[in-house]
Formats: sequence, C-alpha cells, structure tokens
Amino acid sequence: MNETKIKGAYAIARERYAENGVNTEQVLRELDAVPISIQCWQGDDVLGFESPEAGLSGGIQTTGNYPGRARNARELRSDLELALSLIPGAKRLNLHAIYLEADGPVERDRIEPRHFQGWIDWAREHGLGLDFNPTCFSHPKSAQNLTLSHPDNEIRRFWIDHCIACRRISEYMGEQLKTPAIMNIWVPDGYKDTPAGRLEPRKRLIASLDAVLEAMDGKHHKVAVEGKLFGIGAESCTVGSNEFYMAYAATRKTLLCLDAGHFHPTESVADKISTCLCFLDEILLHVSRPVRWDSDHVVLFDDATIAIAQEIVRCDGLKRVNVGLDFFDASINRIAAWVIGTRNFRKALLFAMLEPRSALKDAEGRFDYTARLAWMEEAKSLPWTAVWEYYCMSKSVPPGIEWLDSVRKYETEVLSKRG
Ligand code: RNT
Ligand code: ZN
Repeated sequence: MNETKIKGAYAIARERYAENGVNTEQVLRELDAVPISIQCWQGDDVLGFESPEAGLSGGIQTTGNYPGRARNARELRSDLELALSLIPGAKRLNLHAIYLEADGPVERDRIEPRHFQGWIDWAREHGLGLDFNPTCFSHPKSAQNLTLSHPDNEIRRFWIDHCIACRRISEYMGEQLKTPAIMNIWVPDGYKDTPAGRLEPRKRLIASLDAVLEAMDGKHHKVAVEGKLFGIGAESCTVGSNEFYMAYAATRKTLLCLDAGHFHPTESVADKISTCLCFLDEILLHVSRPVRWDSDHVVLFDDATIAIAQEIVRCDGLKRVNVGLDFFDASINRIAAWVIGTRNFRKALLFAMLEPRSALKDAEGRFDYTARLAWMEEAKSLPWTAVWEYYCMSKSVPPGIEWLDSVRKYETEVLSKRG
C-alpha cells in the first residue's frame, strides 16, 4: 500500500476525530502500549512437547488437519516470530506447562523453572513478557475429567503439586523478565451427566486452590482462575463455574479469568467486566469466540469482541484488565489464525479508544439518550480504518492484507516441508 496515500488519509481522519474531541496521536500511543498475550497453543493444536504421542483431552478439542503444525519449541518459536512481525503493538506470550523443554520425560508435579529457560531467553530477546498455565488435562491422572476436585487424595495432591510447581515457574519467569507473569488455572473438572453431588466436588476444588495459594507468596506472578459453562463430556456440571470462581477470586484476592467462549450464548461477556472491576483488583480475559459447542474459534472483529474492548476503555480499565487470547483452529494456516485474531483484538481496542467519549458522556449526563444513540452509531462510520493503517505503517507492520503474502511464502518454504 502506498505510504503517501496512507498518510494523507490519516491526516484527514485525525482532523475528523479532533473535531469530535478525540486526539488520535494520544490514542495511538496508548493503544500501542496495551499488551496482548498471545496463546502459544494455537501453533501446535494444544499438544505441547511432553511426548510425541501426546493427545488433547479435558473437553476441549482442535479440529482440522491443516499442514505445518509446529512439532517442537524451535518450530513453534520460528512460527511465532513470523506472526509477531505481522502484529502491531505490545505483546506477551502465554505458555502452558506442556511446552517445557526437557531431555527426557518429567512428571508434571516435578517440572522446574529450568525447563522453561529456552522460552525465557527467547522472550527476552524479543521484548515479550511471559504468562503461564498449569496443564490439568491431557494426562492419565485427568482421565476421569476430575483433577483439583478429584475425590482421591493422591490424584488431587498430584494436581495441587503441579499447580505449585507452575507457580514457582511463573515466579521465575516474572522475575527474569521484570514483568509479572499471570498464571491462569483452568481445570476441566466436570460431569457428563447429572452428578449425585455438586457440593462436595466444589468444596474439594476450594480446598485444593487454597493449598495452591498458601504454598508460596508471589512477588513476580499473579494467579487467575477461569470458569466455564460446559465442556465436551462435561455437559451437565462444571465444577468451576463462573459464579464459583467469581466468589473465589473475590474472597481470595486472585484474578478472575473471563473466557469469552465460556458463557451462555445470549450472555454478554462485556457486561461482566464492570462488575468484576467493582470487586476485584484485576481480571484476565481469554478473548475467544464460541460457535455451537466450541468456545475457541479465531477471534473476529465482531460485535461481541468490540463490546469487550469498549467496556475495557469505558471503564478506564486498561491497567486492570489483562488481555489474553484463547483460540485454536487447526483447519486453517495456524500462523494466519494468530495474525487474524490478534490484529482483530487490537483493531477492536483502537475502535473503542477512538470513541467520541465526551459527546457520549455529555449526552448521557443530560438524559439525552437520542443523542447518545446517534453518536454511538455515528462513531461506527468515522474513518477509524485510516488510523489503523497509519498505525500499522508507523510500526513497520503491513497495514492491510499484504501480511498474508508473508504467511503464504513461509507456508511454501517452511510449513509445507514439515511431516
Ligand atoms: C478451556 C479453557 C482454557 C484452555 C487453555 C488451553 O476451555 O478455555 O483456557 O483453552 O488453557
Ligand atoms: Zn480459556
């Protein structure tokens, strides 16, 4: 795309926004600093590097067999480097425990910070912060779809110890990279059919989480807990529901993770953000997209996503809402999936930040809901795309669909040669 044209369009857009009380230069500075934590697991269908025979379980699933899945850390990092180069703005990388690099098999309750040194060094080199997750699925000890709420003491202990090991790793990551790591606990625990008791597993989950929290202090990492509505094979009861974790996070002072794919389809996830910010210091988002049974389609620039971004901005919550992504699609080029989903959320943030806020607040203050609606609709057709293209260009990132050429080239030269 032509640089002069982009600059010309931006100059006009900047003026249009200034007329509406929006300073685009300031918006772009702020936008660029908002970190988006990119999920490593989109690159390899959530399989990790524990063993070449690894499979995915826990009520989540990747579908598709697009060629070129990353099979080891070297490939995954190389794929990520391409994706990162096509996405503007501050970024973090979100890892799962199964992405360890070890010489031989290591049980999950024995993993150590050194198993992630390769990732830490790489993250430092690329100016990325790291976030982390215990992997409480895809394991023989999670075969019953119960982990931290399992009735068997030994199995429960195993997963508690895994989570504690992950806290040590998260602490080390945060300390090394001088930016706190967010460690998000999601467990698949639930029942396909109506359980005879819902209270006992929930009490066991509380006790296990408490044991994880009490095990150590965290100076360089923060713990988040993620609820869910249902999973495949856990259709009738999820032990860690949203209400469960909302109350848990509020009483234990952890972060709550809202995954956009984990609610009833008519619920607004965006609407929950302000409530969370009334009762919690910080929250974590898993920006995702539910379709039928799946909660993990690639993020679109759609109404639900825009509403989330608008709520963060309208709540003045950019410092308290940690943005992570959570989708995994194996049916399209996996690097393209990262680029599309991450650029879309950055676009949604830009769109939200360009909102003529003073006009909206002013109208609302006068109970002039006619003007409020008129302004909200007007904002949709203000020239935000000119601001987006200029932003990408100024960050040396492709402003438009040209990014796909780089992905296609890499697909031919690298991905298509993977077995
Ligand atoms: C599963 C949760 C969880 C996982 C990742 C891989 O439903 O959303 O966040 O997707 O940890
Ligand atoms: Zn999630």
